[in-house]
Amino acid sequence: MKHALSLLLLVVVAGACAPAAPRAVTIAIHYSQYSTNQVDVPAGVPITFTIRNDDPIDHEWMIGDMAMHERHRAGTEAVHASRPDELTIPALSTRTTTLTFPVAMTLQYMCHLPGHEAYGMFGVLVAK
Ligand SMILES: [Cu+2]
Repeated sequence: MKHALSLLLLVVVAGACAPAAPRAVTIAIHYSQYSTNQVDVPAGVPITFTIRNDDPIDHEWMIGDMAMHERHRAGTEAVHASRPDELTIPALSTRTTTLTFPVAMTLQYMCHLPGHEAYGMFGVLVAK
């Protein structure tokens, strides 16, 4: 009996030390709305985001702090294709990106195409 308990503890410890598999978060976009406006994720592990655009127009999923969003509100870049935290999702397509939030933080995600944020393409990500 004592031996079985030791074995059980060993398994639990081994599980805690295993490399974290990426967690998966899917956000759909339809009628210029994100399917969720709040996402909670654990800090310190890679999170794979799948952003699926069900609309016949392009959208963005840009995540960062409000200072970053302020720059984009004033910015003139038409397309974001190359950064893991700035996605353009063409009409009727899906993009994925993997991000790790090293510490607890709260960030915002939004679409900066004209009028879209005001229409409601805005959400909050909480890593903790
Ligand atoms: Cu949009």
